[in-house]
Amino acid sequence: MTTLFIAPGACSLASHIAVHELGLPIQIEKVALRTPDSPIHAINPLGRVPALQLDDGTVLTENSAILPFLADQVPGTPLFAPAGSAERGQIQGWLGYLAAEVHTASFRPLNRPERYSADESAHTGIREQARIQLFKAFEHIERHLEGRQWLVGERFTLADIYLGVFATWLTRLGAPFDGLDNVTRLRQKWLERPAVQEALRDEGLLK
Ligand SMILES: N[C@@H](CCC(=O)N[C@@H](CS)C(=O)NCC(=O)O)C(=O)O
Repeated sequence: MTTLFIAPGACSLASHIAVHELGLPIQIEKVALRTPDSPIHAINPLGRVPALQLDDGTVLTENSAILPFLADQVPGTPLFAPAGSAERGQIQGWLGYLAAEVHTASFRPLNRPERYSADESAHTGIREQARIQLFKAFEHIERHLEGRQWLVGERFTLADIYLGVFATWLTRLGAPFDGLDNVTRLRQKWLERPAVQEALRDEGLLK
């Protein structure tokens, strides 16, 4: 059976939500991260989630690949857009932006400064700079959402599923992130979706 490997509260929540949004018969398997004996190492050599193992053993990694793959299992889903359409390109543009600018370039140094310097005294500076980068990355999203409810096409898409996860991580960071009103509004609408609530409940993040 096709299996999605996730870790509660990690970025794999995006692919997990998409499974529920699309109603796909995919098994969800929770794994531990950053532990050498976690089963994730046998699936993804990087030891990272999400990882999607297909029936024939093929493994897909990265939300930016898994989300489109899942949506393509349900042709015509409003979560994505037809091949060759500008909307599909826009949705993929946001998936790339969120993976690169928000997750890897900003959240990673904020949460894991040890990956950027072995010198512990440098970690505070790395975190401070990462917070600035993260805010800039979100200011771009905030401006784009002016007068819009969702990122693309005035409907809920894969891009919003992924953004909602990072918008949730922002809530731990306080000011100035709590002043991003459009992002906050999007996160609240995201939270109202039954599929989001179901995935959060499965991950033990919602009662
Ligand atoms: N941008 C990728 C990154 C995947 C990723 O970094 N996952 C993190 C969880 S948020 C992870 O598994 N970290 C464990 C590690 O790096 O050891 C995605 O969204 O799929």
